[in-house]
Amino acid sequence: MIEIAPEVSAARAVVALESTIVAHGMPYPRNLETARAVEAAVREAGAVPAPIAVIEGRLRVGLDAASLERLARGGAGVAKLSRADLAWALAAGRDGATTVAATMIAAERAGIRVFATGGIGGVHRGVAETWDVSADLEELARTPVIVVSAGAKAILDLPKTLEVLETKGVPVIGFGTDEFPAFWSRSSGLRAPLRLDRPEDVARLWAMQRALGLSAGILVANPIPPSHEIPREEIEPAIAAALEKARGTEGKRVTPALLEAVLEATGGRSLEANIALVLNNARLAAEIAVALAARGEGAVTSGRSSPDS
Ligand code: PSU
Ligand code: MN
Repeated sequence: MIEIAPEVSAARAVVALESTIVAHGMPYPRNLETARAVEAAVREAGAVPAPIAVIEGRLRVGLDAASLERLARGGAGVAKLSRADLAWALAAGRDGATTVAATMIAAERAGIRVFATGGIGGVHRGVAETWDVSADLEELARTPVIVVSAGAKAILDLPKTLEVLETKGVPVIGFGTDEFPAFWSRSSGLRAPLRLDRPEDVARLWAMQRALGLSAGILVANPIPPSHEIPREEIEPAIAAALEKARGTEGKRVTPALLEAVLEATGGRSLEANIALVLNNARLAAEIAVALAARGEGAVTSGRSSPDS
């Protein structure tokens, strides 16, 4: 059911990569270029990249160039998959891009401990009306994978997102910062619940979580490089415009619609920021994967399958 690329199976320092950001998060061809650059960044830092997606009903961990291209050209034929519909895509023989939640599930089943993305989904603004809370939060609560992100997008309700993560027992780490980063901006005005400064510290935390038998993941919030950040005061009006424009959008389309609208409102600057932060996260995730491998806690992918927790 899971097809793991031989190079991934053989490696101990492995970084899982999601595919929703490729198929639904960025326009073609920048999405494809970025996906390739992210893989290169992981390799440069001494780890093996494992992009994850569903191709013709097969859950693939490690993708060939043709599959990546197919996802990047995507369009309506590529489903956006989370916990609720991952099995459906396999059963129906569909193509699908995996969100943070679905990528975590696949990574855990494949024995991979670290995963790099841009930003996680969270509690949406206006949640009292819509009840829109990303399944990414629940997944972080139940699936032991280290997720390296640039925090959560400021299109979300960040205080409520942090509250939910705390309630569900997810360690949220400001990496090298006391503040919880807000994706395009380094600053959110909110404190990061915990702080660590070195990849080895994250590896040690991972080992402690496991030793205690805690099944939650770990969210590492890595601020965007200063060179590419869009300060909060500048991104806020674009977010306001995007929320207005995306009004009426429902379900899975909400996050992609908001991202597209922010891209438009910033004249493409948000895309450059997005690319820079994803590369930055890929590098850090690779360093964490290397640190885990050095502790003997690296990926163990061969012949592994585990029940749902
Ligand atoms: N952040 C981005 N681009 C994206 C996403 C996050 O910069 O495309 C995707 C991730 O795959 C995340 C998903 O898991 O959006 C969350 O979607 P939802 O809010 O529908 O759970
Ligand atoms: Mn949602």
